[in-house]
Amino acid sequence: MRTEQPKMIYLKDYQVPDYLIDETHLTFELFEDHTLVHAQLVMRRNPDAGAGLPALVLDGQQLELLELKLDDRVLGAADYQLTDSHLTLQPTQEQFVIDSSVRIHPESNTALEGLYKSSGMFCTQCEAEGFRKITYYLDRPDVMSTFTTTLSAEQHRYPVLLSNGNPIASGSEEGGRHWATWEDPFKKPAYLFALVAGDLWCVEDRFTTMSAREVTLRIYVEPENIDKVQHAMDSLKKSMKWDEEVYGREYDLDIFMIVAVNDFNMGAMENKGLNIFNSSCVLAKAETATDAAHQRVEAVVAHEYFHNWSGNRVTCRDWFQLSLKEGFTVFRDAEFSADMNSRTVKRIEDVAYLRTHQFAEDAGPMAHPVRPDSFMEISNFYTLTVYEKGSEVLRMIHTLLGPQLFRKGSDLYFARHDGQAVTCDDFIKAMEDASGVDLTQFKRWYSQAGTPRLEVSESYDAAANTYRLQLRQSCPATPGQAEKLPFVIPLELALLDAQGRELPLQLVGEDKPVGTSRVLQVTQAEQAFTFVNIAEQPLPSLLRGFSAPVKLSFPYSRDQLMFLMQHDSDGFNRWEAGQQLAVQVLQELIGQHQRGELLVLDPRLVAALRSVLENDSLDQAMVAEMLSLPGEGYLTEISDVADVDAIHAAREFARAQLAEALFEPLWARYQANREVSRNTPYVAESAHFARRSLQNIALSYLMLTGKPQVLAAALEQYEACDNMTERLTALAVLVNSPFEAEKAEALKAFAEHFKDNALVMDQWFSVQAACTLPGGLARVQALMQHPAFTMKNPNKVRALIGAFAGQNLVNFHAADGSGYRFLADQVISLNATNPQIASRQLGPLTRWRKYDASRQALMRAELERILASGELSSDVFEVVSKSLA
Ligand code: 0A1
Ligand code: ZN
Repeated sequence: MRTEQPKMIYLKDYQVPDYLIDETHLTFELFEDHTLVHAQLVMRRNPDAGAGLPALVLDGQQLELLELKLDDRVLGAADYQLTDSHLTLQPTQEQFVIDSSVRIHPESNTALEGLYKSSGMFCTQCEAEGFRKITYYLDRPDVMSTFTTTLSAEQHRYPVLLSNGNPIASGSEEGGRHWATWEDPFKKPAYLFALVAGDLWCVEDRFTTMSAREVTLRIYVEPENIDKVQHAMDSLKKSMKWDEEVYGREYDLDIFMIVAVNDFNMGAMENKGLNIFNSSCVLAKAETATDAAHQRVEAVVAHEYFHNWSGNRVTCRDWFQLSLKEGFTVFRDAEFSADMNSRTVKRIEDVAYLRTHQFAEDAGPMAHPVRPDSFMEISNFYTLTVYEKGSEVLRMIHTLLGPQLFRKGSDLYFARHDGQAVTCDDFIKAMEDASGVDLTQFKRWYSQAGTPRLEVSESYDAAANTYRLQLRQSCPATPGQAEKLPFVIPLELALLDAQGRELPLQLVGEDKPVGTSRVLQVTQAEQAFTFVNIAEQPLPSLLRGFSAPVKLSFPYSRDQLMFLMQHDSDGFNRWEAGQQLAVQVLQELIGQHQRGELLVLDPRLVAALRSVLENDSLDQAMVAEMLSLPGEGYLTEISDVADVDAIHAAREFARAQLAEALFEPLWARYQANREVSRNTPYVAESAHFARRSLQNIALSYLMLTGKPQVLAAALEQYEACDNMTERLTALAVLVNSPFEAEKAEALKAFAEHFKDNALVMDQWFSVQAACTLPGGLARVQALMQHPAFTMKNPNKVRALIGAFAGQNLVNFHAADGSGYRFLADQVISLNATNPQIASRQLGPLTRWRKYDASRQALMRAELERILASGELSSDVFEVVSKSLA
């Protein structure tokens, strides 16, 4: 908790560290009521800093200093200054050794940062600035050191003792205690340090690297979860192979370990050789985890593994460069997932997520560039912008350079900067040097916040056989950035003829066509491209594969969108055409609702989805994606003033009408797929994901008709399936239905069956929190009293409170402000125990400018109430104060 107003930290103030730490030797004595940490730091003056011997300022918070030595001389209180965040002393030589002993209290650490206990085990989370809660240190990523770590604990309670690197010694002590020493030969910043002590079981496997080195792989979990680890292990081996094949990156230690913990603020953490995971991102088996959960495990295992190079071997100079490792690693894991599953479906999911959530962030009070230039609390900058938009920026570089030159740039980056802490500029420079492409203007994607708009218009000259696309780009103002300069926007496009065939693309001045689908570079605020030899008025397929994170507009008619849905050879754009058609139709319904008119659904949407459903040659996952109407969150994002009730009413009306009109083909698809599912054991592979996703979306439409045979089908699926994907959807459709008795029975049976499985209970909470039927807040408040719920566990908070505020928009935005009041109460309570989680729950309130005047006033009032509620953490203070500014 802060004692004074948090200060803003600026990128422009960056200075190299005065001192470096070459070696770090740590000893942890873990006890039930305290932990003793001894740190020996072998230090020297940084030759890159100025002359002289400035004071040494070590970071340290919530530490009880027991002893401090400088080169073996015990220092007295007069030899150093201590504040609640720093320890300052005066070195007398260029090279010296600091020894410190401190006492800390992991057993009462509820913030889950630094060393803490989760379900009886000790574990750590040091990114970004948690190491300073473990010992006095230069806790900044550009100070890189080798580490040796010895930990000792009671053998019976903590039989497994782990840290980074390779194990080098272990033994027993008097009094039932034991110890182990680990050595990590690779220099790393303190944020990659990790330690685990617990009663854990592991699954072990091996991987032979490209240079024939043998690596031991271990995944540690609580004994009762040992049956849920195989999918993560398979994912790890696939990731290791993929990184060798696609990026030429080989693993470097003799052992790679993953540990699952139940209480974790984020998804997972890439500590060197010892990844620590939220158990929700490791554990997966058919009976307890959905297809989405299986895919998430695969993606997160890959993400953390890929960090071994993009993040660990080459790390960030300072936290403003966070996207250097995160944007790159998200891009790498997205490509991995695309290679393991359906590429088009992965792209659709990522784009839908980006447009709903990152675009909203980029348009709100916390908007910041991919490389922010200031922050108060770095924990608030693990954002969709740094991660997902950062990944889009990498994807654009990949598009502009092409795969070969991109790989050459990546090789150069890793070779040039191995063992260093570097900047986004260093990354770009490597890409430029390897490819010869000038990325000077492109770099604006790193420094300018906000989502660019790209307006496109056309003109066809039948006499000259030319087709001209006129482009205009702009970017709205964001906090601290009123004016924006033009971006480099890679615009992939094709022109389709009346039969849907791609036309050869030849620009004025070119002597021959250059393919039929190509990437144009939009670099100016206004720009035109003229194509020649175009014998008929074409229909453009624009921004194929979502080649840039922009808001594109083109005046498509509904008939043209239907044509693209059927004929565009770019799978992503076929889906996109369907989404745009649905948006047009839904916006029309929203208008009707607002004017108090009778709602009338454009029959073209029914016809379009009918032809998708009846097209047996389409990938089933694509059919499922195309049947999914744009979400309420996305419809909110694209509204100037979001009318929550009208959006909900319009979308539900459209869903119900589609369900009635398409009952036959939906029922046929449902029955055929359920039949296969019934007779096929669960497999976590993309063809099976596809079948179940179509089956499940069909069921959710069908249930809206209220027909008895559908209720019977939902109950059959709920009771007879062998996997969580089918069971959870069946539960969700019952929960959202008017069949009260069946709903109550299913919820009860589910909770009874899975009461001992926390991750499954999270899903049970979420399904109910997201139910949009009236009375949502009362249901959530009642669920907070359920014995399986606790505010101490971040997964529970996200499952219940996060799902309510983030997904259940009609209930959260109740006109009386009750949802806002509830969320503010939870934030105030979490602020005292876990500031990172408190701050993350604030998201929905920060978007107050999107709503009508009455809701705006209510939301603002809750933000004001939080601000006045007492001692705020820097995390919550930053978000609330920026939201009100
Ligand atoms: N580097 C991790 C994310 C992470 C960040 C902060 C954490 O604690 C506050 C934990 C994990 C990743 O990208 O996976
Ligand atoms: Zn990451």
